[in-house]
Amino acid sequence: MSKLIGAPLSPFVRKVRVYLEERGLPFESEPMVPGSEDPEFRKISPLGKIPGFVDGDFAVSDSSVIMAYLENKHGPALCPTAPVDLARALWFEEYGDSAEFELFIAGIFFPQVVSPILHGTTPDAGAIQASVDRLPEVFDYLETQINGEYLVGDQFTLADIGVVSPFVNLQYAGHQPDTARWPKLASYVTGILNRPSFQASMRDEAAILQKMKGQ
Ligand SMILES: N[C@@H](CCC(=O)N[C@@H](CS)C(=O)NCC(=O)O)C(=O)O
Repeated sequence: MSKLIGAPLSPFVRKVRVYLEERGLPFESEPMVPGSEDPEFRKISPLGKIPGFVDGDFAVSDSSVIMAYLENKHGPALCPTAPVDLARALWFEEYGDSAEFELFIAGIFFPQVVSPILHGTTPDAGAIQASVDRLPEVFDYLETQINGEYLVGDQFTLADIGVVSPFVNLQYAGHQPDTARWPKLASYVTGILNRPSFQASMRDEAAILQKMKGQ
């Protein structure tokens, strides 16, 4: 059985988990903190980033690389093949990994939720608010890109995994797009989060968050 290595609250680890769940591919999870110096982990992820992934004798890291590997190994399912659709799906995945990650996770979720618990830091309310104030930049852009249930074509793709995964962390920090101002985005995010794949991950994450808060 394959092994997904990393902290389930990471949006990148969640991406791979959701991919595996969507395809019904069996896996086991191994918790690992980001940046861990564990030598076995570093062999799999030389940059120290999560997720890592082990499949028999093969091991690799990086959520995008892992999903590309699985897509090739098990046959295309969540990555469109038509050139324009493929380009759009990869772009949206990149957008989630970069613009959304920087704002939602690095700017809000980590300093507000994780760092105070794990490192005992006092959140810098001003810096966090500066990131919250910039949320409309991302929401406005996505609102222009959504025309229905899915981002690309008429099926669930990597684009939906990549764009919606960071919204889970944003939700944990108490923010989501206002339904009146961003109606398409709000309804789209809710629809994707209701999928069993995301729900399964979020159930496990809720238990972890609860445990962290109780520490
Ligand atoms: N491009 C990587 C990014 C992964 C990443 O940045 N993960 C963060 C946790 S959310 C991490 O491990 N950071 C630790 C570090 O940068 O040392 C991917 O898609 O998997």
